[in-house]
Amino acid sequence: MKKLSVILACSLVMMAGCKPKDNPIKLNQVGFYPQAEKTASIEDDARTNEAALLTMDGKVVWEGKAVREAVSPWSGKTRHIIDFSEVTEPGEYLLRVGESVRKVYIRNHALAEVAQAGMKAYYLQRCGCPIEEQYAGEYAREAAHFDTCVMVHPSAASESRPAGYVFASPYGWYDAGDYNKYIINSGFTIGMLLLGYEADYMYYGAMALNIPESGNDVPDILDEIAYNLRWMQTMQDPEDGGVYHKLTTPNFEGFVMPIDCHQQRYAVQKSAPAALDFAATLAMAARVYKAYPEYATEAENMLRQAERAYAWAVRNPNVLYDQEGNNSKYEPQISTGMYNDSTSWDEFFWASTELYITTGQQSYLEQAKAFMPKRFRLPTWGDIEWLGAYEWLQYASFTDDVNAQEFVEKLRPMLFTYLDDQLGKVSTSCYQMPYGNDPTDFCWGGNAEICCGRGIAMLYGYRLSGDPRYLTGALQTANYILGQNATGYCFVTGLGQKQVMHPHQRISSADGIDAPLPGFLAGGPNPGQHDKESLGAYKYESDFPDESYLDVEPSYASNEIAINWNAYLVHLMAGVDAAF
Ligand code: 9MR
Ligand code: 9MR
Repeated sequence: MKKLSVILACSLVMMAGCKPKDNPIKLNQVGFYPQAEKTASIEDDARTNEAALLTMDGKVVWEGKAVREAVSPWSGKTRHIIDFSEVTEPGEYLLRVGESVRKVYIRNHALAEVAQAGMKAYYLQRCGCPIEEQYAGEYAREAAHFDTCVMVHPSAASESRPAGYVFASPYGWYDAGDYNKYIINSGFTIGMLLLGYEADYMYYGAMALNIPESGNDVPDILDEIAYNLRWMQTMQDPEDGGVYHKLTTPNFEGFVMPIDCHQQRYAVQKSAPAALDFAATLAMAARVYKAYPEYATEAENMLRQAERAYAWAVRNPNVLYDQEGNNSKYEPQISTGMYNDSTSWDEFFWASTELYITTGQQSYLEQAKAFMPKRFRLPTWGDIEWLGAYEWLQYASFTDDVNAQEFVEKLRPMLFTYLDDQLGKVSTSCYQMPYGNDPTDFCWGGNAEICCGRGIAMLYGYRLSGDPRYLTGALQTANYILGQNATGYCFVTGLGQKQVMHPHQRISSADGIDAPLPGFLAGGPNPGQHDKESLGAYKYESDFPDESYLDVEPSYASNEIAINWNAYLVHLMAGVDAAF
């Protein structure tokens, strides 16, 4: 009996502690460009800082010691930085440090695969159509969420569309791990993707996604984005031009497949940020899509809709989304994602910018000047003005419109001051990069909003100056996402050697396939641990900001996926790849 309990106790300890020791070599697991910087961060427990790079048949091509040591401001852990940039020959290698080894890939177009998978992921998020085997392989699924009978929620009632009025609002992408569709986040997503497209349209023009529209005369990325634009266009009240904030079930669905969802879906409250994000997105899209005959009529409609939405926001600038307020007045109560905001000046800046660049109208120019940003901020769904600022800087580089100069003079120094400050942190960083050196870098969606977001800011620095230091900065943030981080995960599903397997995503959970849907960026380490109470038997293994990550399904605060986050991923990876 005693013996048995000892065995039992031991096996319990083993079960709890049987996790294989993490590989101390942290590096980009997808690929390095032949001519670019190549580094790895080695955990101190490797007990050596001597490294060697070997070919797959064991020939040593490089040997060296760490070039420096860095101590994490968050965990106090020491890391050794290995720099093997001098190896430029494409190929597959092994990096050996002490008893540990990690695969290393050096190749041209090293990040193309990530950019392509990140963009293809949107097809897998489509709502209201079958996902077909020829495009999705084993991830094929039946059509669901047709959204042909969406009900106007009392918070959104107008004279011609009273509460209970039913209208069609089909298509679009599911927002994230949940099945709802939110205008704020859709707008940001398309804005971020189309900015990337405008900067690197030749690159994207050649990106093949294998989606139902492939083979027409339009770049696949634009066809994919059009699928979500079609939904957005249905979210405007034709009577007054206002835009519903979101299309949602009252409560989040369970972890079931789309065809097993049966709750009524509602169009909920109009808001100024929704109207403005809608206006900006459709004004931008009208400009981009009008070049394609297939979309010419649609482009005209988009612009008309954008102008009406903007006019609504001018009449209602302070109408913000107020879920709590609505719940105190109306039934059914709504508990899903809020995407709420406390101001709308930043959305005004972005929308007036896009409307001016598309129409050339003086009134929009005046508005954009009135809402000029005063400092740099990484653009996010809630703080969106720098999508507009990037647009001005990009536009100015190929236009002779003198009005752009005033914007460039003000905005450019804000961007470069920020970039130089961030680059100054690389030489003491644990991961050889301008990310992870500030406490606020780790937050809900930080992998995308801060890490990739800062990489994109660096990309703009490079695009505007041609200075390769900024391109290297962008590449370094990509290295973080692909494995050079405290967790050792490659944070894009389906890629890398240490993969994310259990994202908080209903389809990945319910489809009965072990591997999650590929190409999605996980939110990443978030010391806020907002999901702590929802983890059931799971528990964060660390409270350090850079290690507050759990690859388990209930962890929505560190392991969800989302369309806005993938837009940062695609813009960064494609932008870097286009530059090399
Ligand atoms: O699944 C939801 C996810 O998509 C949201 O991002 C997240 C925050 O709004 O909420 C998730 O739903 C959780 C809810 O907030 C709390 N109870 C557990 C739910 C997940 O199963
Ligand atoms: O990305 C959003 C993050 O910035 C917020 O802090 C968080 C809580 O409000 O919500 C995130 O957005 C979620 C949305 O509310 C519902 N769909 C899933 C989104 C990603 O987690």
